[in-house]
Amino acid sequence: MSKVYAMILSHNCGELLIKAFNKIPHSEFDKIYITEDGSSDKSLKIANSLGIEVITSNKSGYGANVKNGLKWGFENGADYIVEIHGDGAQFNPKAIFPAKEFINKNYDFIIGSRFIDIETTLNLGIPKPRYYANKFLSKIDRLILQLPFTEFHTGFRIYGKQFNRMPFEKFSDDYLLSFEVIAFAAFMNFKSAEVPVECDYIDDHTSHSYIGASIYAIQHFLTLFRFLLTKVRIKSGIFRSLR
Ligand SMILES: Nc1nc2c(ncn2[C@@H]2O[C@H](COP(=O)(O)OP(=O)(O)OP(=O)(O)O)[C@@H](O)[C@H]2O)c(=O)[nH]1
Ligand SMILES: [Mg+2]
Repeated sequence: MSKVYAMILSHNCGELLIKAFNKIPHSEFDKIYITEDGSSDKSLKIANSLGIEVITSNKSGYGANVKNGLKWGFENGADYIVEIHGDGAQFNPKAIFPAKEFINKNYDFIIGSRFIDIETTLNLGIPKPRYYANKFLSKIDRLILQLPFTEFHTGFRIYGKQFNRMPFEKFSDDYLLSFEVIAFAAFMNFKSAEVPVECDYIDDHTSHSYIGASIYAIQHFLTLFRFLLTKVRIKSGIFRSLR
Protein backbone atom coordinates (compact mmCIF):
# COMPACT_ATOMS: atom_id res chain seq x y z
CA MET A 1 0.00 0.00 0.00
CA SER A 2 1.30 3.46 -0.92
CA LYS A 3 2.12 5.82 1.93
CA VAL A 4 0.17 9.05 1.46
CA TYR A 5 1.26 12.16 3.38
CA ALA A 6 -0.50 15.53 3.72
CA MET A 7 1.79 18.56 3.67
CA ILE A 8 0.24 21.74 5.04
CA LEU A 9 1.91 24.91 3.72
CA SER A 10 2.07 27.58 6.36
CA HIS A 11 2.98 31.21 5.87
CA ASN A 12 1.21 33.82 7.99
CA CYS A 13 -1.94 31.69 8.13
CA GLY A 14 -2.58 32.22 11.87
CA GLU A 15 -5.72 30.52 13.16
CA LEU A 16 -6.61 29.35 9.65
CA LEU A 17 -3.95 26.70 10.13
CA ILE A 18 -6.14 24.98 12.73
CA LYS A 19 -9.09 25.07 10.33
CA ALA A 20 -6.92 23.54 7.59
CA PHE A 21 -5.77 20.79 9.97
CA ASN A 22 -9.34 19.99 11.00
CA LYS A 23 -10.63 19.94 7.42
CA ILE A 24 -8.23 17.14 6.48
CA PRO A 25 -9.83 13.66 6.51
CA HIS A 26 -7.11 12.31 8.84
CA SER A 27 -7.87 8.64 8.29
CA GLU A 28 -6.88 8.97 4.61
CA PHE A 29 -3.29 9.92 5.44
CA ASP A 30 -0.32 8.06 6.87
CA LYS A 31 1.19 11.31 8.10
CA ILE A 32 0.23 14.98 8.28
CA TYR A 33 2.99 17.57 8.60
CA ILE A 34 3.41 21.31 8.35
CA THR A 35 6.01 23.17 6.34
CA GLU A 36 6.42 26.59 7.87
CA ASP A 37 8.28 29.43 6.28
CA GLY A 38 9.26 32.52 8.22
CA SER A 39 5.80 33.62 9.31
CA SER A 40 5.77 36.94 11.11
CA ASP A 41 2.51 36.13 12.89
CA LYS A 42 1.73 33.37 15.42
CA SER A 43 1.57 30.61 12.74
CA LEU A 44 4.69 28.80 14.00
CA LYS A 45 3.34 28.74 17.56
CA ILE A 46 -0.03 27.43 16.33
CA ALA A 47 1.70 24.86 14.09
CA ASN A 48 3.72 23.58 17.05
CA SER A 49 0.56 23.30 19.16
CA LEU A 50 -1.10 20.83 16.74
CA GLY A 51 1.06 17.91 17.86
CA ILE A 52 2.35 17.06 14.38
CA GLU A 53 5.78 17.41 12.76
CA VAL A 54 6.66 20.99 11.77
CA ILE A 55 9.36 21.46 9.13
CA THR A 56 10.86 24.91 8.76
CA SER A 57 12.24 26.30 5.53
CA ASN A 58 15.31 28.51 5.56
CA LYS A 59 14.28 30.19 2.31
CA SER A 60 11.07 32.13 1.91
CA GLY A 61 8.42 31.93 -0.79
CA TYR A 62 5.69 29.52 -1.82
CA GLY A 63 8.00 27.53 -4.11
CA ALA A 64 10.79 27.23 -1.55
CA ASN A 65 8.28 26.01 1.01
CA VAL A 66 6.79 23.39 -1.34
CA LYS A 67 10.26 22.12 -2.36
CA ASN A 68 11.34 21.87 1.25
CA GLY A 69 8.17 19.99 2.15
CA LEU A 70 8.44 17.58 -0.79
CA LYS A 71 12.09 16.78 -0.03
CA TRP A 72 11.30 16.11 3.60
CA GLY A 73 8.25 13.97 2.80
CA PHE A 74 10.01 11.76 0.25
CA GLU A 75 13.07 11.40 2.50
CA ASN A 76 10.76 10.30 5.30
CA GLY A 77 8.83 7.56 3.58
CA ALA A 78 6.09 9.17 1.48
CA ASP A 79 5.02 7.62 -1.81
CA TYR A 80 2.56 10.46 -2.41
CA ILE A 81 2.43 13.97 -0.96
CA VAL A 82 -0.76 16.01 -1.01
CA GLU A 83 -0.41 19.79 -0.96
CA ILE A 84 -2.81 21.41 1.48
CA HIS A 85 -2.91 25.18 1.90
CA GLY A 86 -2.67 26.54 5.40
CA ASP A 87 -5.27 29.22 4.66
CA GLY A 88 -8.05 27.04 6.06
CA ALA A 89 -7.48 24.48 3.26
CA GLN A 90 -9.16 26.73 0.71
CA PHE A 91 -8.86 23.86 -1.78
CA ASN A 92 -10.92 21.18 -0.05
CA PRO A 93 -8.77 18.15 0.94
CA LYS A 94 -11.78 15.84 0.51
CA ALA A 95 -10.60 15.68 -3.14
CA ILE A 96 -8.32 12.92 -1.79
CA PHE A 97 -11.29 10.52 -1.97
CA PRO A 98 -11.69 10.44 -5.79
CA ALA A 99 -7.89 10.78 -6.13
CA LYS A 100 -7.33 7.46 -4.34
CA GLU A 101 -8.44 5.64 -7.50
CA PHE A 102 -5.41 7.09 -9.33
CA ILE A 103 -3.06 6.57 -6.39
CA ASN A 104 -4.06 2.92 -6.41
CA LYS A 105 -3.21 2.80 -10.12
CA ASN A 106 0.25 4.29 -9.41
CA TYR A 107 -0.28 7.58 -11.21
CA ASP A 108 2.60 10.07 -10.82
CA PHE A 109 0.65 13.30 -10.64
CA ILE A 110 -2.96 14.07 -9.70
CA ILE A 111 -4.42 17.54 -9.56
CA GLY A 112 -7.73 18.95 -8.38
CA SER A 113 -9.55 20.94 -11.07
CA ARG A 114 -12.17 23.59 -10.41
CA PHE A 115 -13.40 23.33 -13.99
CA ILE A 116 -14.99 19.88 -13.78
CA ASP A 117 -17.91 21.15 -11.67
CA ILE A 118 -18.11 24.76 -12.79
CA GLU A 119 -21.42 25.46 -11.08
CA THR A 120 -19.98 24.63 -7.65
CA THR A 121 -16.84 26.67 -8.41
CA LEU A 122 -18.93 29.76 -9.25
CA ASN A 123 -21.18 29.23 -6.21
CA LEU A 124 -18.09 29.16 -4.00
CA GLY A 125 -17.37 32.75 -5.03
CA ILE A 126 -14.32 32.60 -7.28
CA PRO A 127 -13.66 36.19 -8.42
CA LYS A 128 -14.64 36.53 -12.10
CA PRO A 129 -11.25 37.98 -13.26
CA ARG A 130 -9.46 34.97 -11.70
CA TYR A 131 -11.96 32.58 -13.22
CA TYR A 132 -11.75 33.90 -16.80
CA ALA A 133 -7.97 34.44 -16.72
CA ASN A 134 -7.48 30.90 -15.44
CA LYS A 135 -9.81 29.44 -18.12
CA PHE A 136 -7.96 31.30 -20.85
CA LEU A 137 -4.48 30.33 -19.62
CA SER A 138 -5.54 26.71 -19.04
CA LYS A 139 -6.76 26.38 -22.67
CA ILE A 140 -3.35 27.45 -23.95
CA ASP A 141 -1.54 25.26 -21.42
CA ARG A 142 -3.53 22.16 -22.40
CA LEU A 143 -2.78 22.75 -26.07
CA ILE A 144 0.95 23.10 -25.49
CA LEU A 145 1.62 20.68 -22.64
CA GLN A 146 -0.82 18.02 -23.85
CA LEU A 147 -1.82 16.99 -20.34
CA PRO A 148 -5.37 15.77 -19.64
CA PHE A 149 -6.21 18.67 -17.32
CA THR A 150 -9.09 21.15 -17.55
CA GLU A 151 -7.28 23.47 -15.11
CA PHE A 152 -3.56 24.22 -14.76
CA HIS A 153 -3.57 26.81 -11.97
CA THR A 154 -5.03 24.95 -9.05
CA GLY A 155 -3.69 24.75 -5.51
CA PHE A 156 -4.60 21.07 -5.02
CA ARG A 157 -1.89 18.70 -6.16
CA ILE A 158 -0.74 15.20 -5.33
CA TYR A 159 2.90 14.51 -6.10
CA GLY A 160 4.10 10.97 -6.64
CA LYS A 161 7.65 9.83 -5.85
CA GLN A 162 8.78 10.58 -9.42
CA PHE A 163 8.89 14.25 -8.36
CA ASN A 164 12.05 13.36 -6.45
CA ARG A 165 13.72 13.58 -9.86
CA MET A 166 13.04 17.32 -10.00
CA PRO A 167 16.21 19.43 -10.04
CA PHE A 168 14.88 21.24 -6.98
CA GLU A 169 17.45 24.04 -6.93
CA LYS A 170 16.66 25.00 -10.55
CA PHE A 171 12.97 25.48 -9.84
CA SER A 172 11.42 28.75 -8.62
CA ASP A 173 11.19 29.70 -4.94
CA ASP A 174 8.11 31.73 -5.80
CA TYR A 175 4.59 30.91 -7.05
CA LEU A 176 5.94 30.01 -10.49
CA LEU A 177 6.99 26.65 -9.05
CA SER A 178 3.32 25.63 -9.14
CA PHE A 179 3.40 25.81 -12.94
CA GLU A 180 6.95 24.54 -13.34
CA VAL A 181 6.00 21.24 -11.70
CA ILE A 182 3.19 20.84 -14.26
CA ALA A 183 5.52 21.59 -17.17
CA PHE A 184 8.00 19.14 -15.63
CA ALA A 185 5.28 16.43 -15.46
CA ALA A 186 4.47 17.06 -19.13
CA PHE A 187 8.13 16.93 -20.14
CA MET A 188 8.70 13.69 -18.23
CA ASN A 189 5.50 12.11 -19.58
CA PHE A 190 4.27 11.44 -16.07
CA LYS A 191 1.05 9.48 -15.75
CA SER A 192 -1.30 12.31 -14.81
CA ALA A 193 -4.98 12.70 -13.95
CA GLU A 194 -7.39 15.21 -12.48
CA VAL A 195 -10.28 15.03 -10.02
CA PRO A 196 -12.85 17.70 -9.10
CA VAL A 197 -11.92 20.04 -6.24
CA GLU A 198 -13.91 22.67 -4.36
CA CYS A 199 -12.23 25.98 -3.66
CA ASP A 200 -13.92 28.29 -1.18
CA TYR A 201 -13.55 32.03 -1.78
CA ILE A 202 -16.40 32.90 0.61
CA ASP A 203 -14.94 31.69 3.89
CA ASP A 204 -11.70 33.21 5.28
CA HIS A 205 -8.71 32.49 3.06
CA THR A 206 -5.65 34.13 1.55
CA SER A 207 -5.27 34.97 -2.12
CA HIS A 208 -2.40 35.85 -4.36
CA SER A 209 -2.53 39.60 -5.16
CA TYR A 210 -3.55 40.58 -8.70
CA ILE A 211 -0.10 42.12 -9.26
CA GLY A 212 1.57 38.88 -8.09
CA ALA A 213 -0.81 36.84 -10.23
CA SER A 214 0.02 38.98 -13.29
CA ILE A 215 3.75 38.48 -12.78
CA TYR A 216 3.09 34.75 -12.43
CA ALA A 217 1.07 34.74 -15.68
CA ILE A 218 3.94 36.38 -17.60
CA GLN A 219 6.52 34.01 -16.10
CA HIS A 220 4.24 31.09 -16.93
CA PHE A 221 4.26 32.07 -20.63
CA LEU A 222 8.06 32.14 -20.51
CA THR A 223 8.05 28.60 -19.09
CA LEU A 224 5.70 27.49 -21.92
CA PHE A 225 8.00 29.11 -24.47
CA ARG A 226 11.00 27.29 -22.98
CA PHE A 227 9.05 24.04 -23.04
CA LEU A 228 8.40 24.53 -26.77
CA LEU A 229 12.04 25.43 -27.41
CA THR A 230 13.11 22.28 -25.61
CA LYS A 231 10.71 20.23 -27.77
CA VAL A 232 12.59 21.45 -30.86
CA ARG A 233 15.85 20.49 -29.15
CA ILE A 234 16.87 23.94 -27.95
CA LYS A 235 17.11 23.13 -24.26
CA SER A 236 16.16 26.09 -22.14
CA GLY A 237 15.43 27.16 -18.54
CA ILE A 238 14.40 24.43 -16.11
CA PHE A 239 14.36 21.88 -18.94
CA ARG A 240 18.08 22.29 -19.64
CA SER A 241 19.14 19.73 -17.07
CA LEU A 242 16.39 17.21 -17.89
CA ARG A 243 16.65 14.24 -20.19
N1 LIG B 1 6.11 29.71 2.40
C1 LIG B 1 5.30 30.53 1.81
N2 LIG B 1 4.09 30.09 1.60
C2 LIG B 1 3.25 30.90 1.00
C3 LIG B 1 3.63 32.19 0.59
N3 LIG B 1 2.58 32.73 0.01
C4 LIG B 1 1.59 31.80 0.07
N4 LIG B 1 2.00 30.70 0.67
C5 LIG B 1 1.24 29.49 0.96
O1 LIG B 1 0.57 29.10 -0.20
C6 LIG B 1 -0.81 28.98 0.06
C7 LIG B 1 -1.58 29.43 -1.16
O2 LIG B 1 -1.38 30.77 -1.46
P1 LIG B 1 -2.56 31.74 -1.85
O3 LIG B 1 -1.97 33.11 -1.92
O4 LIG B 1 -3.71 31.55 -0.93
O5 LIG B 1 -2.96 31.35 -3.34
P2 LIG B 1 -3.97 30.26 -3.90
O6 LIG B 1 -4.92 29.84 -2.86
O7 LIG B 1 -3.21 29.21 -4.60
O8 LIG B 1 -4.76 31.01 -5.04
P3 LIG B 1 -5.87 32.12 -4.91
O9 LIG B 1 -6.48 32.06 -3.54
O10 LIG B 1 -6.83 31.85 -6.01
O11 LIG B 1 -5.11 33.38 -5.14
C8 LIG B 1 -1.09 29.77 1.32
O12 LIG B 1 -2.04 29.12 2.07
C9 LIG B 1 0.24 29.81 2.05
O13 LIG B 1 0.27 28.82 3.03
C10 LIG B 1 4.95 32.63 0.85
O14 LIG B 1 5.38 33.72 0.54
N5 LIG B 1 5.74 31.75 1.48
MG1 LIG C 1 -5.62 30.77 -1.17
